[in-house]
This record gives sequence, C-alpha cells and structure tokens, in this order.
Amino acid sequence: KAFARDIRIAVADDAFNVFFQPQVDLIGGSVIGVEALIRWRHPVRGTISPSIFLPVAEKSGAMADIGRLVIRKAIAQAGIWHRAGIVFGRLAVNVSSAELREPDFESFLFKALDQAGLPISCLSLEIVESVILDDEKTGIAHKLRRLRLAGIHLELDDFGTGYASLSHIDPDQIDRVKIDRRFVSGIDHHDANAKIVRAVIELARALEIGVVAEGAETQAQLEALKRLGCPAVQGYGIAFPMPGHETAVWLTQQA
Ligand code: G
Ligand code: G
Ligand code: MN
Ligand code: NA
Repeated sequence: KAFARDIRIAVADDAFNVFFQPQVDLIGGSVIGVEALIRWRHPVRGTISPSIFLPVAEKSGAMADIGRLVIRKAIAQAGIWHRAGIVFGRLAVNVSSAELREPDFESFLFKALDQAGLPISCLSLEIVESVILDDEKTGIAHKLRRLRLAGIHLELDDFGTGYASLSHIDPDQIDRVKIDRRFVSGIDHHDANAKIVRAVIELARALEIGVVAEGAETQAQLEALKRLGCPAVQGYGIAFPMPGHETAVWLTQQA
C-alpha cells in the first residue's frame, strides 16, 4: 500500500527516468536499435528494479500512466537524435496490456510521434506472449494489427518464457522475436541452451522474422551467438542501459 502510494507520488513528481540499451548487428557491429527501459530512483530505497515496481503499478492501476510517461520521454529523446542525425536504428518500447487496453492508446502514440518529429517506422513495440493471449477478449489484437499496418514494428519479447505457443511467431503479426536471456546465459557451456537458440534462429529465418538475442554478457556468449548465426544482439557485453545523454555519446562513437 505504501509502495503503491510512493509510485503515484513518483508519477506526479516525474521521478521516473528512461534509459536506453543498444542493440547491434552481430556481424557488422552496427547499431540497429535501442530499447527504452524505465528506471526509478526512490528517495529512500535507491534504484528500484522495474520488475519489482511495475507489477505493483499494474495492480494499483498506475501502469497506463507510467507507460505513457516512458513512451513520451523515449520518443521525445529519439526525435532529438533523429533531428541531430544521430543514428540509433529503431526505438523499441515495452508495452503492457494495461497500456494497450486504453481506448486512446493509438491516438496517444501517433500524437507523441508527431510532436517529436519521429517517423512511425522508427518505432517498435515490445510485447510479451501473455499480451497476445489477452487480446482475444480485449481487442488488443485488432489494435496491434492497425498499428503494424500504420508502420510500427512489433516484437515478441522474452520469447521462450511464456506460453511459448509457436502460433505467436506469426510473420503476419510480428516483425521480430527477442530470445530471452535465460537461453543466452548458458549458450557457451550448456548444450540444450545452444540448441534452443539455434532452433529459434532457424525458425525465425524460415518464417522471415527478425531475431535478436537478449542478455549477452560475455565474449564467449557473443562468440557462441555468432557461431549459431544469430543476426543481432543486446546485452551488457555490448552496452549497459544508459541515460539519454550517455547513449548519444555511445551512438556517436559507433558511427
Ligand atoms: O531493465 P530491467 O531488466 O530492470 O527491466 C525489468 C523488466 O521490466 C523487464 O521485463 C522489462 O521488460 C520491464 N520494463 C522495463 N521498462 C519498461 C517499460 O517502460 N514498460 C514496461 N511495460 N515494461 C518495462
Ligand atoms: O524487456 P525485457 O524483459 O527484455 O528487459 C530486458 C531486461 O534485461 C532489462 O531490464 C535490462 O536491464 C536487462 N538486461 C539487458 N542486458 C542484460 C544482460 O546482459 N544481463 C542481464 N542479466 N540483464 C540484462
Ligand atoms: Mn523488452
Ligand atoms: Na526480454
């Protein structure tokens, strides 16, 4: 309860920040995207992980507001980079079902893009499998389809950890899958992990869907992903999530 109140206060105080974590082409090394990740510096408890406070926000009804805050800030930042000629590829934003259920989610999104001067094709939404399952009831599927038709990219996040139905990697609905980091963590020494990652890469290739491996931390993991033919990667081994100004410096150094 107190925590839920802290979250509401943080929304009002604009205490949430957006960090960005780069994604790179594993062959050529060029930047292909940045994922926006929310960060909260609690006045007493210090930095709190979104995996702790987002579920509370979800339950207390603050998620939609927090999501909009992130989207607005991330898109505004990407718009600045776009105009400055700083190459970032695509901006990926995580969206929860609470956000997608809002009736005016689409108009909100288009307005944010318009205000920031960011082309629609620069934006990508990351959704987890449970959101897709949710849709049947809530009409989220239709919304996602319209957004995709408008030129926004859709990605299946944390692939392999949810209900993992293969029907969720449908090229008519999804542009890219993100292989969850639990499969990447043991890729250089755990044979089953490597086989699963290879299978997902082959599946994605057959379906002509993009694929990015998450959570690559070590050189050995990056080498293993390369050997398996993984086209793209995101993880501490490339770059940590960074505040906007640091991200701009990082991006400029890559170019
Ligand atoms: O950045 P970190 O690994 O701490 O994030 C933990 C979890 O929080 C991840 O599952 C991530 O998808 C989620 N997350 C981070 N930022 C956002 C956000 O802005 N919106 C939503 N819906 N989820 C986020
Ligand atoms: O949205 P998603 O569930 O994919 O969130 C990705 C989360 O993974 C972010 O919170 C980010 O901080 C975290 N992350 C990114 N790279 C790494 C990594 O190399 N190792 C670990 N342990 N976590 C990572
Ligand atoms: Mn994500
Ligand atoms: Na993920």
